[in-house]
Amino acid sequence: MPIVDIHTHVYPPSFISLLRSRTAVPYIRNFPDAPSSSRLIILPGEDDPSTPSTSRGRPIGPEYWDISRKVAFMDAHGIDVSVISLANPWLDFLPAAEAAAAARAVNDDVNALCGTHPGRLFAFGTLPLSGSADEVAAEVARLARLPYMRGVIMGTSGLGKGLDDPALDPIYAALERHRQLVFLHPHYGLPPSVYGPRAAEYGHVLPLALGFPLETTIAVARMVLSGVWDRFQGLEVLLAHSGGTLPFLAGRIESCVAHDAHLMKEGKTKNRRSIWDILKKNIYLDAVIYSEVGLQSALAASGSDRLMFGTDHPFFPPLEAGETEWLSVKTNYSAIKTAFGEDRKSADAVLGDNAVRILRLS
Ligand code: 5CU
Repeated sequence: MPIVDIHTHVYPPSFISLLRSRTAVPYIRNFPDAPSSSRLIILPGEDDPSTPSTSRGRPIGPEYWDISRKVAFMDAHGIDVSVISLANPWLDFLPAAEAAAAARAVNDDVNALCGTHPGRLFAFGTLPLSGSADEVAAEVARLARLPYMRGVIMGTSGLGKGLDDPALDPIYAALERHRQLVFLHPHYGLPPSVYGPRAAEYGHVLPLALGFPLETTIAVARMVLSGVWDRFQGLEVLLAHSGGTLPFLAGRIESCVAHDAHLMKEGKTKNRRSIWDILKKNIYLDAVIYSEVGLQSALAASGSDRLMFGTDHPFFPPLEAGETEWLSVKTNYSAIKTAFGEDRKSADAVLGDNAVRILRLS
């Protein structure tokens, strides 16, 4: 039974050079109060001058770009295969004219990294979403021909107006036609004002624990409400962090649709696919939720045949030096073990068999 990690990130060396060359988010730099440690600044506002140095981005080292460190991490945690993906914010920030070439270069780099460990590494490609829809669709078609690519990773901004933007239809059509699964991952969170004036005292907890999952939930709800899956019934999407809060809130979203007079007047409450149907036919969920309670909600919504193990490496490393087994990974393993108990077959499915089948990894 292979163990497969489908949520694990890299910044290939060429992307690290790009981040080091920049002075606005996203970027990497050393700050005067800790000159020997490079910090990765990617989330909006995390370099605000009032931010304490310990919550200014995160320390970054070779675990983010050196593929041998990824494989060492896999070995230390019993992971046989990883499906690596560029980490947020992907290429979203690039000027339109640079996006397509940058996506081709990054995807070729990541595909080549996978080739250094055949059978152990596959990847999700990245898309030039600040470019044109035609350029994005062309990269989807190209990725389908690269040997180690098994889909794409993207954020919730789409071409700039979110994932319910009709301008994305040619891209959804290309993804469906080329059987490229979308790994949907948050980055932008919620507007900082919702975290309140004391947010800086709470490190990254509010944006990561709540902003990320709510961003995903809102993005997918907008896709459902705009009928993306009514138009593209074969579009497959893997949601990060067990779907944000979507499994838990699906009933409430459906109930709000059923009671909305505006939607009813527009004829939009009937002849539509429900979120429940989409969760069982088009959506896959990772198991990166760190507790049995969240995992049970994901299981009830999508089923054990649609859930896949992940780690979020290299994010959430141990804070104490010398810990070789990461607490973040142990917590996800243990949630799966507790959720399935004696049902070893379902646990094995989530730990690896589902990924092998869904992502054609053999
Ligand atoms: O720690 C973080 O900020 C992150 C991030 O940005 N992306 C991610 O996938 N996990 C954690």
